[in-house]
Amino acid sequence: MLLGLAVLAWGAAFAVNEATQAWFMRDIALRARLAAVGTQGALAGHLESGDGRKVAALLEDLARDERIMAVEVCTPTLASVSRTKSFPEQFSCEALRSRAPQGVLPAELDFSDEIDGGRVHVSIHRIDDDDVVRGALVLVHDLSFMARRELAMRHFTLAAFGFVALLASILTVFVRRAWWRSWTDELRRVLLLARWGGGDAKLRARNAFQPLLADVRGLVADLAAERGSTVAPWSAARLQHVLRENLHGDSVVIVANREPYVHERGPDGAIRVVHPASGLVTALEPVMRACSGTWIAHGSGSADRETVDRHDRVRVPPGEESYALRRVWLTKEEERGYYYGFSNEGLWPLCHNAHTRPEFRAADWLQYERVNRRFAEAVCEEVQGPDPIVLVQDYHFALAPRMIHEHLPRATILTFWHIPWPSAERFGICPWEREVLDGLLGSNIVGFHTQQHCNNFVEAVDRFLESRIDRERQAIVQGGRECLVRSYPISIDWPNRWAAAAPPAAECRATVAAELGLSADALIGVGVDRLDYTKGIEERFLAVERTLERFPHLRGRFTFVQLAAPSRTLIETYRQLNERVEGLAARINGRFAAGTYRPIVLLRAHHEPPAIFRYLRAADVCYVSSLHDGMNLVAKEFVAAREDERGVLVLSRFTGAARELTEALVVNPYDLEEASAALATALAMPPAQQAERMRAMRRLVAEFNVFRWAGRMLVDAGRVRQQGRLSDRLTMGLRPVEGARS
Ligand code: ADQ
Repeated sequence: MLLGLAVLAWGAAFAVNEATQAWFMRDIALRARLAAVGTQGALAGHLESGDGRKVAALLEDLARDERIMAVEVCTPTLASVSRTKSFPEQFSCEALRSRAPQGVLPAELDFSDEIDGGRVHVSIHRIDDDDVVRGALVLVHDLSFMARRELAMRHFTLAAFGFVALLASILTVFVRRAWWRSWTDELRRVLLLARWGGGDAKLRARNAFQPLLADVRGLVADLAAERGSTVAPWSAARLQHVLRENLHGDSVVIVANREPYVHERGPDGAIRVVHPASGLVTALEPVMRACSGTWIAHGSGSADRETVDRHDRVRVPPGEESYALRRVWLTKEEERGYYYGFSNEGLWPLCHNAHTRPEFRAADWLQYERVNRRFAEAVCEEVQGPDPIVLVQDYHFALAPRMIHEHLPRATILTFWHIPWPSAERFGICPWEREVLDGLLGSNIVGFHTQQHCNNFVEAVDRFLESRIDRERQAIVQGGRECLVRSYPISIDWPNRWAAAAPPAAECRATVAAELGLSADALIGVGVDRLDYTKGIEERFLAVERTLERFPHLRGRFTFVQLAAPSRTLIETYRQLNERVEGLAARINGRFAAGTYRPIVLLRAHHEPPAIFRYLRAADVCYVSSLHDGMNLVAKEFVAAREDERGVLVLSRFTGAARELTEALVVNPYDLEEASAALATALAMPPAQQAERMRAMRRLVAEFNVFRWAGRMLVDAGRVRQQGRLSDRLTMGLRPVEGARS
């Protein structure tokens, strides 16, 4: 604006200057003519009479005018008759001869010129007397006043424009400030009413705020979509970028029961590092490598205490240290009540439709509460700053979000529930259903694998708690605080580091066949699970039995290898399962064994990831038969292991994975006819069809990998945090005192 005004000022000064100059020149010419006309008669008489003295006196009179600088009278032939003092020589009668064409004087002639003292106007007026030319009068007018006036005028114009510019700037700033102030005042008022107002006022405020919020959300979504369509596939590097952009590089704190690295002392006395058999660890470990920060977990290894520093921390992964593992120690009693009791005998069977009766005991609940509090305190010790990002993992910590929120009200808490969420009716079996729900609502975001689980959770809140449910935004509002409910299907890292390190398929097949004493043309089936009743291992073995019954040509050729990691062995149900699975394998083997051939090989042990990937890569078929599973990462690991695009996945439709891996042979694991037919189809599937299905699944897992899972959650967490900060800033200073709340 100022630049525009400056150009305008310069233009205006130029135009005014031109106009006044023309005006002054006209004025001077007029004055000269008047002076000449006024003296014409007298001069003509004096010239006729030849009275030089009178002519000189008349000229002196004329020169008394302050503008007239000099005067001269010439004869008709332009010889000087008389002139005033200091008449400029270059305008003398003789000098003007050149301006009279052929010596004939024009009636009137004028021009302007420069002399030493400045600019002058020269006018020549013929003196006539009854058609007789008596001579000429030369008037020299001083024009230096014009330059002075011109300068004054220019200064005035510039000053006037400067003043206007200043006024316009002040006015603009003032108007902008007033507008901004009225906008923020309105926003503050609406926010305050929306947060603390009562009844109608609150509703009106919310309604007033909605269009604005909708606009802002729309804009954010557009920008995100625009960015999403132009950026590279999800990877560790992109996740780091998201962290930098959305969370300004702040590190995250993860709370999980299971630790990613367990230090165990072996029988030889040496300490070794074990990767626990846990889907949660499989998914989160690569995320933590990318994000850095702190992972808080129960220190459960026999050598865990020996490997931490005095703050109970150890840097991991061993040899590639990039984040901190903070270990929390639990007493046997705490572990029994919180982990084995409430978590795994109560919530686990409650959330899985696997026909195991949930057991809820008051003593377990007390331990569960206590351990949740201890982890919440550990979070407070580990965080840096008042508004950290905390990722709470799984059903072991349903109460921790609320506890963390009480200590760190500005923390952004994102809770991910790794197992299914049951129907509201079923959830009501839990005697502490309200406390569990309320604890989770301490989070800013609660995440599940599928939309169905989200819906079930919202229904449970609707049924058991006083709250407002915003179904459009999928949010639960309680006491002025909002908790978003979102689905984030979990996955594995891609490119998968274990698949990358595994030997080629032929080599894997050869070593597995050698280890198990299988013939070169053996057909190999693989199952990889924790020994858990939800994984449907019994149904799997029964399906193998039914396959051998229905398709006799597979007897002696088809061997199913089950890698089963003992899990939760202190719980009676798991011990019984263990025995049942062993007994079942023995029975089926007894039925179909021939020579060295056994249809089922049960490897009941923990296996490190390289061994698991070797088996997955050696297999002709992988059967995931979960009776109910949040996601199931083994299915995705099988896909990652098959760079050779061979092998068929038979997948239970009760897994979250079945919603994504639609190219698998999806079965009902309870239906042994369907499952056995699928196994036989898989074993007979032509390589081209195997490759086609595997390629499609690999594309999907590559794109929807664990970095995308974490990235989407962290972007949402960043957005929530940003909104929180904005709202804090807007309501700062306007917060009513506690007692004044309605
Ligand atoms: P889990 O019930 O543990 O996970 P899953 O997703 O299948 O189930 O992951 C198991 C992990 O343990 C895999 O990485 C697998 O390789 C490993 N594993 C299995 N058997 C093993 C063995 N014998 N030895 C060593 N490791 C073994 C929970 C939910 C799932 C959800 C995940 C992630 O129950 O539904 O997919 O969390 O959210």
